[in-house]
Amino acid sequence: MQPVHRSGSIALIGPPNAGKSTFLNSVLGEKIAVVSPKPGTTRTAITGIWTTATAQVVFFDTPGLLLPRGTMNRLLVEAAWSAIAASQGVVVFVDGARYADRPAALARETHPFAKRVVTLGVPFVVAVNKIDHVTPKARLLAVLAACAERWPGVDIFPVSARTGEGKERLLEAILAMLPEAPPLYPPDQLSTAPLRFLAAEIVREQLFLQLRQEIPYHVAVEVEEWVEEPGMTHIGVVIFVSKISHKAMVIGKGGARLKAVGQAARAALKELLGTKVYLETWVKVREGWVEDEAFLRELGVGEVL
Ligand SMILES: Nc1nc2c(ncn2[C@@H]2O[C@H](COP(=O)(O)OP(=O)(O)O)[C@@H](O)[C@H]2O)c(=O)[nH]1
Ligand SMILES: [Mg+2]
Repeated sequence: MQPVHRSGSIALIGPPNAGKSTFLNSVLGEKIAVVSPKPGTTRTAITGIWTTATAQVVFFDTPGLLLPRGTMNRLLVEAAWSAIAASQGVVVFVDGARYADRPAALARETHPFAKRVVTLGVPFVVAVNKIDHVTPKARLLAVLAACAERWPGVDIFPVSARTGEGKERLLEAILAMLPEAPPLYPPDQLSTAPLRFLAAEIVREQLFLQLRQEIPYHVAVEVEEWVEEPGMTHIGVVIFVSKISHKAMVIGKGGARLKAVGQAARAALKELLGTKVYLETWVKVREGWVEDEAFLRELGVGEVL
């Protein structure tokens, strides 16, 4: 008898910073989704395709669900809900370490989506993440209880996206939510997002990691040049900032910051593309871009890729 093949889409959702993108990268064993310690790093619902001998899961990594304030957040939350609507199953991620000592905060911080995810009628499970960061483990019990109270009857999986603990059981639960269906994509395809977009994300990730305070939230990255030669990809990116003062911060003393961003991004791009990479960066001021909906959409903010 042929083994059953399952396929379909699963949305990874939850508050910002719960570890959704880290989990996706860990399942894929490749870096698709950008990760940083700052909430609000993910700006699109980006797909990551996981293919095994008997299943293909199209994961949607989504921006954190919070109460939308401002144009950018409104688009981010919209993108997350579009991905959820297109999915056969949902995994709600919460940060187990964050709520260990204050389980009551879980109800507050999941408020923007807790009820809606139930009424959608899409199957879902809950992942309590970052258990590697909770000691002693007994401190997790309050978080698990708070989840059980929030979503009665729903299966809850303690996991660590960082160490992989609990990952297998969660993946089994994910597969169980999917219908029997043939694969939709070739086995080696990692995402439906264009490479150019993934490249821009790699540069943006470095800006998120290397810039302080509110500045990461005022930078956007767009690829303007992309030329492939044998063994070499030339990439030109524009880094948009919303204020002159931010431009100086991005460039840094004597260009040091931009150089460090470029170096780290180039190494990651080389990994992604499997070629040498020649990376050029320009920093442009575009006043108020964060509130400019047409420009945000042009950048892919709030898109499902
Ligand atoms: N200790 C620990 N940190 C984690 C884990 N998963 C994610 N993180 C960290 O939490 C932060 C937010 O992760 P990210 O994947 O960007 O969260 P997202 O906003 O939900 O996509 C990053 O600094 C991650 O390295 C985990 O399982 N354990
Ligand atoms: Mg993310």
